[in-house]
Amino acid sequence: MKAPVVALTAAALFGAASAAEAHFQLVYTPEVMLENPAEIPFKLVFGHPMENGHVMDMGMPEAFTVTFKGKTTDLKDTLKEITWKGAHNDAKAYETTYKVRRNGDYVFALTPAPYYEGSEDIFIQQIAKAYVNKGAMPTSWNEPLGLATEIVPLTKPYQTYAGGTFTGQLLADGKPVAGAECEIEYINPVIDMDGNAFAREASGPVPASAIVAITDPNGMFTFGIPRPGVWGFACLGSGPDKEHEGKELSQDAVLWINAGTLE
Ligand SMILES: [Cu+2]
Repeated sequence: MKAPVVALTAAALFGAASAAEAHFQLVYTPEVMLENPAEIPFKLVFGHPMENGHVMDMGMPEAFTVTFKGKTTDLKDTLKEITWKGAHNDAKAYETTYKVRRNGDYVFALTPAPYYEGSEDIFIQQIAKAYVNKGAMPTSWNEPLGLATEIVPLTKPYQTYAGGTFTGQLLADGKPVAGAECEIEYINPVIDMDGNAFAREASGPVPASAIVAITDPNGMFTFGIPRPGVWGFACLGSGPDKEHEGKELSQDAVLWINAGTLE
C-alpha cells in the first residue's frame, strides 16, 4: 500500500510548488544566430524552467508555424511526440527540425493544446514565440504575427545583452493590452538535446518570488536583463479566449529571447 501514498505526496508537492513557480511553454533551439544553412532542432516542452520544477504533459499542439519574410509555413505535421525528462518527473513533449537556408529572421510560433491545471481547476494555453536569424540580416523580428495574443519585441530578441534591457509590447487581437502581469524567467538547467532532458542540477540562482513586470497603457514593458541566457516572458491571461470546456482558460503570450555578453 506504499505506492499510492507516495503518489499522493508527490501530487501535493507539485500542487503546492506550482503556486509559487511560473509555467513556461518552451520553444527551444540551441543556436539562434546562424552563419550557415543548417537543419535546426526544436524541443517543445511545458515546464518550470527557472526553478527546474516539474514538467507537464503536452497534448498535440493546435499549431506550430514559422514565418519568414511575411510567409507563414505550417510545421505541425513535422512534430514528433517525445518523452521529456525533467529533474523531478517525465512528461509528453514534442520535437521537430527545420532547415534554415536563406538570410533573415525566422519567427516560430506555437499554439499548444490547452493544458488542464488540476491544482487551480483551470486550463492554460501559452502561445509562444521564438526567433532564429541567419546571416545577421534582420527582416521581420519586430512585426506582429497576428496571433490571438502575442508579445511583439521592440528589442532584437535573438541579440540582447546582460546589463541591457528588453522591451516588448503585449497584444491581443492586434491591440495593446494594458495592466497585464508578465512573469519573467530564464532557463536554468542545462538542456540535453540528445537525451530530451533537463539537467538534474540547475546551476543558476532562483529569486525568492516571481520576477514580474506590468504592461503600461500601451501594452509595453521593459526588463533589465541581469545575466546571459535564454529568458522568457509570459504575460498571463491576455488572450481573447477566456473559457475552455466550461472552465476558466488562461490564454497567455510567451516570448523567448537570447541574452549574451558584450565584454
Ligand atoms: Cu506550474
